Parts: sequence; structure tokens; C-alpha cells
Amino acid sequence: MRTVRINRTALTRNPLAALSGLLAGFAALTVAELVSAAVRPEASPVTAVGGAAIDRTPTGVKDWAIRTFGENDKIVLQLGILATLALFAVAVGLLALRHRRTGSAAVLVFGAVGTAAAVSRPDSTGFTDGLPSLTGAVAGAVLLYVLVGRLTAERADERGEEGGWDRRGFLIAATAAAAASTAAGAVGRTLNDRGARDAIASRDAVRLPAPASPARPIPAGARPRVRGISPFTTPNDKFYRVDTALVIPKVDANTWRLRIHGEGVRRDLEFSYQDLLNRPLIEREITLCCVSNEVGGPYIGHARWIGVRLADLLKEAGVKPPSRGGKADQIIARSVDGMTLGTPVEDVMDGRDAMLALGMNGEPLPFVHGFPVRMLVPGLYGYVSACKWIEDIELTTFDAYDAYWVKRNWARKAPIKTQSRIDTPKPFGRPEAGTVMVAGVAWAQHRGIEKVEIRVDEGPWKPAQLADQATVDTWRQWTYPWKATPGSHTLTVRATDGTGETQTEERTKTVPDGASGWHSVVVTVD
Ligand SMILES: Nc1nc2c(c(=O)[nH]1)N[C@H]1C(S)=C(S)[C@@H](COP(=O)(O)O)O[C@H]1N2
Ligand SMILES: [Mo]
Repeated sequence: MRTVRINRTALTRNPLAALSGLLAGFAALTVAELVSAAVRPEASPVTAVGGAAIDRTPTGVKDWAIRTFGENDKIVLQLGILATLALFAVAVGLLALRHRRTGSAAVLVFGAVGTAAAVSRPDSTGFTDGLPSLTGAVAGAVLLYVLVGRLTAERADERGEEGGWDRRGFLIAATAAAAASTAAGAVGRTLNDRGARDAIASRDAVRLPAPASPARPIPAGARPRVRGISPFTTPNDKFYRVDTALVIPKVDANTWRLRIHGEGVRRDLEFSYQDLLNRPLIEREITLCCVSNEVGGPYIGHARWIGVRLADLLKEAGVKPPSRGGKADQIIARSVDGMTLGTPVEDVMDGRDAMLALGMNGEPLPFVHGFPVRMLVPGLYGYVSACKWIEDIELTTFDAYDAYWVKRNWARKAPIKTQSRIDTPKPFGRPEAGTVMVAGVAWAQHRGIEKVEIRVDEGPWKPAQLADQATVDTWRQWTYPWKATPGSHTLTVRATDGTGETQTEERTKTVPDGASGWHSVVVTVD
């Protein structure tokens, strides 16, 4: 009789122990969120652990994640962390039912992992970054101890028999814990959002002045009217985003400063946002592209940028390019979130329109694209040039320092490879027989595009019609009226850049310095 009772008790207590673990985990995260509002939102455990995981993920896996999940990669990572935490919480709850203290100790161990991750982030502001994980873990450990205490409290049950447990006590404690955690999480979120308010207000207050050197207008002939082709200028909210930030940095332009210093700098310089706005601004059409863009991929966009010519600032600091005897050959740009990007000094100072951009398509930079200031160097992939949320420019050498991505197997130097993409028809499209407009984009920033050719199946290469070239730093659109005959066909495109070099057929991976190969699309003509 007695054994049966105990088993039945175990049947109800195990799920409740699992629930206790989940409640303890929830309390840990929400208390951490609340405390992170007093420290910094980036110090909350899921963000810190996620950031540390991103830094430690092997390049191949990261590339796979970008390919597979695209711009949702960060959401997938965070869901993964939460799912792992939930599994762990259930296990710890079951453990605590048997060994109450060990269960709570396990929660503290997890808290230690979060604390270590937060403190060791490159943008960590010190030991205070560990406080959210630490206090969260203590709250979770104590709660688990209390809840499991109710589950294991020897109580006579309603019928006065031995071996029962404190149902009422458990119910009250669990409900109170759930309510308090929800409240802590909600307050934490609200406070964290409020912290971003100054940054949002500072962006709202920006009025971009007219540029001293306006961009040449894009010729009408640069935009062929073909349905399905990428718009020449990518709207800001459609512009691709690639970065490692789990929380988009919200920087207050009023307190932001940029420092220029390092090897070969005669005078350290510091600028406020207003200092930069007050300078003569240049406005330029520049197409930006990610080294993780596969052949035919979406990680490319075009915008009109407004900003300060970077070479002017470097000259004021007394910097000389290596070709004129300068000591530093590399710029390390650092962002507020601890990212580092390395750019050749020579490229920045060779006369091209390398800039610190303040505006994008007529508005201050959107937060995701680097407000208040980002770097741009026409002709170079983003990871070696386009530092968002920049706050520091250090002159150094390629021998002395490897930037973030270089430490992860990407090339030190990465000029953009000549590439072309068929935008329409779409892969596996079913156009009608007759004249089908094939159209797309080609790019070889800073060299320009001289020729685009199309091949149908294994036929001869035929020149596509080139739209006008806006500048050598922009992509170029092209069209090809194709006399489509019924059946399955493969369309292939290749481009030739302004130096006369034709895009190579050889397929390479994105690592280490960008994908190469021809883009092709298979369609069935009805
Ligand atoms: N601070 C910071 N800047 C960054 C990155 C980053 O992860 N952090 N990613 C770089 C990469 S790899 C690219 S391709 C461009 C992308 O810029 P976008 O997101 O505005 O398109 O930003 C660059 N600047
Ligand atoms: Mo990139």
C-alpha cells in the first residue's frame, strides 16, 4: 500500500519539480534583465552568452548560419540559448527534488557561465557587467530551494496520512514567483527601452546639412524600367544587415566621441558628432557588399551616403600613406560594441571617397546601419571597411594587429570581387515563350563595370545591354531581351570590370575573401 502511495506522489512531484526548475530559470532571467537596466542592456545573460557564442563559433558554422537563417540568424541563436536553458532548468528541477542543495548549486554554476561571458565581452565595462547574471542566478537558486522545499516537506495529507507534501505552500510560492518574475522582467524591459530614448531623441534632432560636395545625380539611363530588377537605390528598410550585435547599439549622438590616434599620428584628434556635422560634407553614391554574399546572394545594397572625407581627418592628424613614407599601413576601426575592422591606410588615402558616413539616403544613419557614424570605403567588402557605431580609429600595421574577422580565418585584405547577378527571371520561374526580359546587376566597386554577357544553356556569350554607369563605385544594371523557346533553360551571367578583367568561372566559397563564380538561373519556358 505504502509503495503505491510513494509512486503516485513521485508522479505528481516530478512534473512539479520540472516546473520549479523552469520557474527558477525564468526568475533568473527576469531578475537579470531588471539588473541589466542598471548596468547596460548588453550585460543581460542571454545577450552576453549569445555574443560570446558568436565570437567563438567556427567561421564555417557562422557562414552556414548566415546562409541558412539569413538575417534571422540572431533570433535563431537566441531561441537556441533559451531552449537549452529550458532543458537545463527542467533537469535541475528534477535534480533538486533528490538533492535540494545540489540543484541550487547547479543554478549558480550556470550563473557563473553567464557572469564570465558578460565580463569577458570586448565591450564589457568591467565586473559590473557580471552583476545581472550573478544576481539572477542567486534569485533562481533561492527560488528553486524554496519551491523544492515545499515539494519535499513531509506533511500529512488531507486524509491525515503520512508522506504527503505541502501542496498549498507550493502553489502559493510558485504563483508568487511567477508573478514577481513577470513584473521584474517587464520593469527591466521598460527601463532598458528608456535607456535608448536619449539616443532616439538625439537621432530625431539631427538635421543633415546640405553637402559641400553633392553627389552627381544618378543618370536616368542608369535605371532600366524592367519588372523584377533590383531598384538602383536600396531603400534603408530593405538594405541588408550583417553584424554580430544581438542588441542594436543605441548611441546618444550628444555624448558620442570619435578618437583618432596611433602609429604615425602627429596629433591625436577627437571629434563630437556636431564637429563632424560642421565640416564640409561629401555626398556619394556607394554600393556596399558583404564578403559572406554567395554568388547570386542578397547581401549587397546601394545607397547615397553623406559624410566626412576620412582622408582629410587622417591628414589633419599628420598621417601619411605608406606609399609616402607613412609608418602605419592599417586602420583599426573600433565600434562601441567592441567590433574591430582593419582597413588599408593606402586605400583610404588614395583619392577614393572613403568616408565617415553620417547619413544614408537622405536621413541620419538608421540605428541598425551604424548611427551616429560609420565608415565606408568604396571597393572593399564591409568587414574590412564599413565599421558601424564607430568610436575609435587607431593607426597601426597589419603585422601588429589582426582584426576580429581576420582572427577567424578571413583575409586581411579584401577588395570586392567582380560579380553579377540575374534578378529576373527568378530561379525555377516559368516565363512564357517569346521575348523575356532578363535583367540584373553587376558590380566591381571602384573599378566599374565595362561589359556584361549572357549565355543561354551552352550557347555563345552574348552582350547584355548596359544601363548607364552612375560611378565606378556603384553597381550597374543590365538587361537582355531573350527570345525564349519552350523547354528548360539555364541562363548564366558574367561581368567584365573597368580594368578589362572578366569575372572568373571558378567557384570559391565566401571564406576567406569572397565568393567567385558565375550566377545562373534555371527556368522552364511554357
Ligand atoms: N560594429 C560593427 N560594424 C560592422 C559589422 C559588425 O559586425 N559590427 N559588420 C560589418 C560587415 S561584415 C558588413 S558586410 C557591413 C554591413 O553593413 P550593413 O549592416 O549596414 O549592411 O557592416 C560591417 N560593419
Ligand atoms: Mo560582411
